[in-house]
Amino acid sequence: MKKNYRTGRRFTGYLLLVLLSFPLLARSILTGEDGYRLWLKYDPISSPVLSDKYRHQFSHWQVLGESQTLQVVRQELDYAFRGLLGKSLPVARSSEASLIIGRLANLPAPLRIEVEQSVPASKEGYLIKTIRYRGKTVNVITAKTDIGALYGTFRLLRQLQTLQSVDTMHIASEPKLKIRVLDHWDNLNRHVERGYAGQSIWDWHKLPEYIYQRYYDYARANASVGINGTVLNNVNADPLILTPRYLDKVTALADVFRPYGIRVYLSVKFSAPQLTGGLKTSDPLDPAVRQWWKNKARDIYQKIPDFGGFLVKANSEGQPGPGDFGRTHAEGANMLADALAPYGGIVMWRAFVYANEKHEERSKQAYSEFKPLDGQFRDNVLLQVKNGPVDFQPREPVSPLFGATPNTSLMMEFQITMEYLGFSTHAVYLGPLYKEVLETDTYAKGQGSTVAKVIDGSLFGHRLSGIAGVSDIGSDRNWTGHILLQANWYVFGRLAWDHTQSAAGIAGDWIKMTLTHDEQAVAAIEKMMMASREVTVNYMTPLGLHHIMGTGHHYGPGPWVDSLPRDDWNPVYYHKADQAGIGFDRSPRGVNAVEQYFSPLREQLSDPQTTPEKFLLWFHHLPWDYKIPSSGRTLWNELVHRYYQGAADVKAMAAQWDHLQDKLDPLQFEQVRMAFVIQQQEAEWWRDACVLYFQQFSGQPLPDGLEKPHHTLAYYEQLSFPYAPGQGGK
Ligand code: GCW
Repeated sequence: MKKNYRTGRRFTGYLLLVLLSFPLLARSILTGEDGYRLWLKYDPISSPVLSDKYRHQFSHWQVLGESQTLQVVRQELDYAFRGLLGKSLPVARSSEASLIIGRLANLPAPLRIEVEQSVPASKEGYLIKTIRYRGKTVNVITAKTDIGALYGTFRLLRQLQTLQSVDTMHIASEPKLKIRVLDHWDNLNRHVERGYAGQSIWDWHKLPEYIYQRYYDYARANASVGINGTVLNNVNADPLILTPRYLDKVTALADVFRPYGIRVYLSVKFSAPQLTGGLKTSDPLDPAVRQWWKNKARDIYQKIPDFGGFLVKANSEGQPGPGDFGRTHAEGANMLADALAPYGGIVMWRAFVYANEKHEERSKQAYSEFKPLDGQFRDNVLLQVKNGPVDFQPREPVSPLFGATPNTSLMMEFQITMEYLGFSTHAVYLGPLYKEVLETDTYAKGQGSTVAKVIDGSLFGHRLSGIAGVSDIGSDRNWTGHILLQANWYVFGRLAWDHTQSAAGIAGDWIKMTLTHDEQAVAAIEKMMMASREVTVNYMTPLGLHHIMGTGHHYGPGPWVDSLPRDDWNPVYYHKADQAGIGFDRSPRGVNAVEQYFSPLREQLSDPQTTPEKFLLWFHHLPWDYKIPSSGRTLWNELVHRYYQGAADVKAMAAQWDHLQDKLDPLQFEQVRMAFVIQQQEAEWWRDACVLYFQQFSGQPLPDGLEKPHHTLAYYEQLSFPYAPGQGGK
């Protein structure tokens, strides 16, 4: 009989319950910050000096103009001032205003002349500037558009929320990427694929009439970090989304988001013409099919004039696509692009494809498929490429597609949701992962050809550019299931706006706005967050291991799995452990995946001695006694060391968190503390299961002094989790 992992602990659980019943009773009336307000809490600034200063500086404010967006600016400012400064600040007439916000064209001429040189050129950019005007000090937030003014307003509020100086401001900023979207893998029945924070926040049943406050708060949070688009539904798309009934619901959401600069996009099913349109085919070259999509685009734009466009998963994991009709991805994408082009819409076509029939190693397939199509896509198509060549693993080298298609705009697809990183109970801050990827040099045009420059369009001079993050948001009161994971939504947005910012700096801002201003606590939490991803890599997939998780739900370890119908779904395909050693030989001696990278990366990754240790077993199959250069340990000992280190580091993080109790809100503290209890158990579970499993092949003992695994390998192998959250196909 398969047994649930947690039931083995039942007795200890009861014991704990009895011992803790007093604190538990107390906890039942624990009040505090439940996380709903995210990083837009606007709690009173505790320093009276600073508070006075801000009050003085912004004593009278004025927003020039009447658009919906400017109404939003007014509301947000008033709400924020009331919270931060404890009172409403008066709205002023121009002559007395000390804070003036408005589109450049709306500013009084003398003021406009004063600032216009410094306003960023892009539509979404903004300027915040302190100037002398009519003999007074005035703070101006201006931009080419109202949306720019909204972004500037949120930027100013961040300055206050993080207790920065506002004495002489000169902040000019514009986004480096045009399309900055969240991809929701939300189904119409509200199940979220790979979602661990409750149901979908979209209540399709009650739309279009019923508009939750949460929709507005979602828009506010996104606008505050510069996210300007949302793909509402799962890439495993339900064709119903394009039917008139659902389009009315989509329209209602688009109307809510528009003032916040957020466009709505939809995932579409390639066979929709057959499934909902009554056509006999969905062949992209068939005139009736092409007309069907054109009509559909027309209908959508009649309801949603600023509709963003389509996201498509085609010929991937059972989804239909142009390949079903003998057509290429380019032919499929271009048909949709042609339908959307008259209205300014775009197609985000996913490169996450790998086919059974090809018998090519999985990590190589997307490149093989798309590289030959370079130059064949319309210019309103973006290829959306996952950061790594396999699938959002805790660590992967970058996809070789970045830099390989000079004539096609590529956009990045990151995962924000924690499919492979511990669901919503592991504290993993993704800033360092995103930065590691963005700063990787592809060498596509010589040194300095970073992934960031590929996707921001600067390397090959593309007009379109973009980034998508698979959302970690759900209906949980705290949005992301774990308060610290709100930081991943936040850092995604901040880096989408400007990928040159540091992950640590962004974490620091987020902590101050969300958790605490206590300097020591901020420093400790920031340090913890910055280390957290590496810690998780260590207890899950150290040294370049990958895809060794449980089947289907992807919960917990499963390196032993070898029975799935496709080779490349099985963990054993990826780690290839045997008596001789461990790792996937993707060097020229093996499947030669390295050939898809540019020189000198290709040569570097071909040789274990020059391959970064973090990717060692991704590219090489190495003997158990291979010497690890940095530590001098054998490969076996290093592997074990990392698994144990990872688990020990989680324990240390949890202890560190406990120390911060009196610096934190009780409810926030308690939520994270409980999650750490689970994370500690699960880190040890990963460690023990993987070490025992690989030990069968290494035949070597655990290095001296290490705690014994808690159970046998057989025990771990028979655990089953039929109701693990977030599975596909629901
Ligand atoms: O990571 C895998 C997931 C699937 C997902 C797929 C994809 C939406 O396990 O759940 O489907 O990738 O990205 O299309």
